[in-house]
Amino acid sequence: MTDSHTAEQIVATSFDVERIRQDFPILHQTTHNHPLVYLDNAASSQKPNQVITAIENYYRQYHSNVHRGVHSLSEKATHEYELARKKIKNFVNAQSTDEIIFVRGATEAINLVAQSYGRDQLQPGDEIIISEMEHHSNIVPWQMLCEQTGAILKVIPINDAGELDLSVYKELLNEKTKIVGIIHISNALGTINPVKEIIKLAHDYDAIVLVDGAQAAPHEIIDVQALDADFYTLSGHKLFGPTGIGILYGKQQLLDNMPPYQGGGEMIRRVSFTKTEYNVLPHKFEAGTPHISGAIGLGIAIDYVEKIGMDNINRYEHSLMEYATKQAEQFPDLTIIGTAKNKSSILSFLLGDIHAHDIGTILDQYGIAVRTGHHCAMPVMEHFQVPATARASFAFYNTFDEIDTLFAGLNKVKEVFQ
Ligand code: 7TS
Repeated sequence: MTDSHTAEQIVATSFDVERIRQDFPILHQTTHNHPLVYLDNAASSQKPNQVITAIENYYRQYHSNVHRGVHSLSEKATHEYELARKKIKNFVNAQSTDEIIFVRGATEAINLVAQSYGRDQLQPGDEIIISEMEHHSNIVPWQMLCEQTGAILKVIPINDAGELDLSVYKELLNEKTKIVGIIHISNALGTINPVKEIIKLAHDYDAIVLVDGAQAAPHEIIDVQALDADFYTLSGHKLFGPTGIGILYGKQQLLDNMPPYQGGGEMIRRVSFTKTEYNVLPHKFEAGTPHISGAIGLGIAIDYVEKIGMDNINRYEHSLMEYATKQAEQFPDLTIIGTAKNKSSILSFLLGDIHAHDIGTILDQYGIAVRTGHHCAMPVMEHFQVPATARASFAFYNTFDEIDTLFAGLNKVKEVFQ
């Protein structure tokens, strides 16, 4: 670290980032002969040894199918799988494990709600409200639902800081509003949305709210009861767990009344050709053999972040973000895209008229991994009238030194184009 870090370091002193980094084997490698600086955490975060070992132990020691066998391996696998569900229930503060459905990720969770709840409940002319800053996974499933049901999609606009215009939201809400789908933290802008207020306003019209928490769960304390969220989704791979596993939280009463999303084994209680009875929650929504190792790995990832403490993580990341933002503001020709007052660990930016892909390619030559492109949020790019941005996104294992390296890299990018 250089001397210039001192203010932020005060916050960071209680946070032993070097000790934490020891848990992440992937971070200790070079790319193009430079130490890897991994700043693409919003796309997917890295995995601690604890998660990798838990997955390995499952396959080496007790792999078996769940909820099926009476034999010891199956009982052990079932126990660990259901234990993971309990950990997730506590992590998001759900009332019951019946409200925690294992899915592939945030994308599948949103499709599940659209196709099961939405198709069952919506009539032609009903309205769904989303926002201009949604990830495509919280846009396209609702567009598909509108095509299927004749419902109408309405959009809350954003301002040039990348914040929602809540006055328009209040005007959009009416008796026809049935579903509000809202991103908790924007992956393209970093904006933290006032989801509690958004939910309260929707409930005044008896609309249900799905919160896309894919970017919030790795950074914030999630409390679905305090939010009064009807549905909340997250992706395991962004939360230091495996790919292919995620969570749909839903209020029990809603899930109980929803038809199954997929049919098959495990989601039934009894099958005959005259009448099939569906299983109870949460199994009604988990057709087929689930991603057992993924669920177990996600449970261990949650143990890991909880041991560090989400409040400690949040505080440290906030200081990283402040440090990066200060440097970005002073960097010649750099424009930050997304300057909301309430922001999380995402720095989206433009550098003069250099194309974002060129920025990303040159940074990679110096070992720095950032994402470039539209970040699956094309309407956000359209709002700012840019084809793409470069995006550095931070996790609790990133350091102040790495932020210095990023800006040194950006100096190199500028040199190439001068
Ligand atoms: N919602 C948000 C807010 C996201 O950021 C993403 C992925 C998803 C949903 C989809 O998650 P999945 O796990 O189902 O794929 N966002 C990104 C990103 O920003 N860069 O790569 C993927």
